[in-house]
Amino acid sequence: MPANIPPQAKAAEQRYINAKTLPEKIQYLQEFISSIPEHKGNEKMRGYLRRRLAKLKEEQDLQRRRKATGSGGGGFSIKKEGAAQIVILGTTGAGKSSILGSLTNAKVEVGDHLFATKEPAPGMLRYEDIQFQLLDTPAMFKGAYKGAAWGAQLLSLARNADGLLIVLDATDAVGQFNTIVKELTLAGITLDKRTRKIEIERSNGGGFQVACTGRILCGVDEIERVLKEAGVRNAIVRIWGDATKEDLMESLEQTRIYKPSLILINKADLVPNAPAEFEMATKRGAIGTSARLNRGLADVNKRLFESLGILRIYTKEVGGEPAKKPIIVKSGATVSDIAKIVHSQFFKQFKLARIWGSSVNYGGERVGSDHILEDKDIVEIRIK
Ligand SMILES: Nc1nc2c(ncn2[C@@H]2O[C@H](COP(=O)(O)OP(=O)(O)O)[C@@H](O)[C@H]2O)c(=O)[nH]1
Ligand SMILES: [Mg+2]
Repeated sequence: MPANIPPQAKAAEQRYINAKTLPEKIQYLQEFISSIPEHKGNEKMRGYLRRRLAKLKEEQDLQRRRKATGSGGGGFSIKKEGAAQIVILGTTGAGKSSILGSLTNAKVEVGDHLFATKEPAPGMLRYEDIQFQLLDTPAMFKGAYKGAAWGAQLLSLARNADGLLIVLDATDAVGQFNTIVKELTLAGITLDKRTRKIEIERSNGGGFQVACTGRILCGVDEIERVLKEAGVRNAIVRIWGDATKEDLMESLEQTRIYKPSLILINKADLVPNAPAEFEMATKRGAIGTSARLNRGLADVNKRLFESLGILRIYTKEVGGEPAKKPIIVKSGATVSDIAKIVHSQFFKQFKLARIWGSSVNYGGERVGSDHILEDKDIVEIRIK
């Protein structure tokens, strides 16, 4: 914040940062904004804060509507099992339940009648040595984001998932896709990974950690202040290249969370060229499937794995065999990330690691803690 901010504005800012409830936040943010002098140097700041205020009001609106429809808002989740939880999304009759039934041994209800599926039914899908948990869900519908019927639960499931399997009916694939994307967007979920200068990953504890491969052109205390104003108390902030405080504010405003996804154009037996047409129209890849004829399903596990951007890492003790079960991490993970997961001791007293796998030139190569891993790497950690 510019230096010419009067003390009452600073006090208002502090009240806003400390506010616990949404109405309080809105009130104090309003006070904060009106206490900042209208001055050319403050324009960016005021603009940013006004947009935050609009966001908070929108959030309050959404909460009120959810209460009014009695659907209880978000927070709905199913216990995760396996390497990743995948939520199947699609409009009524697209073939979600049929797909789950064909891919897994889950007992599902397939029906022509509307809304046959009312509760998420889980099934496990194997890929080599790991399994994905697939959740069948009730139909996605126009206005789901407002929270009516099971809309709130459905979107809350999607938000908590590691990935989405979008099932479209080949007879109206593009139309259904647009409906789904619209609801997801309104609910703060995006299917597109953005390349950004700054990424803010919220965490449950641990305060702020800043991981730079670039520079932020403001002080660490300023980063913390901007984050706290946005209600973020614990986060890992990653910075690439030179980033300004404005870049930080911008990335905070993009509150949409990214979900990896795989798109199936089902009932391709009825419209065989639907997948190609879909790809032309949307510039997105899709797999043509037929749950009825059991076609196109063999690759779904592999394609899901690839779209999730995860790695399987096998740890090994000195002189021992690699672990049978892999540790699942996000691509880009380093040896140090593995050390943290295995034992804090491995992280604190890390000396070196030996790697067997595609991230090294030869089996048993010695690497440091910042070595970036690849799928199927075997890691042996040596401590001091
Ligand atoms: N022709 C054809 N019909 C299908 C296919 N998959 C599902 N269906 C039919 O579409 C209807 C709806 O399927 P269902 O799995 O209940 O859809 P959901 O509402 O998305 O769960 C059922 O009558 C299924 O038999 C398919 O690949 N081809
Ligand atoms: Mg169903």
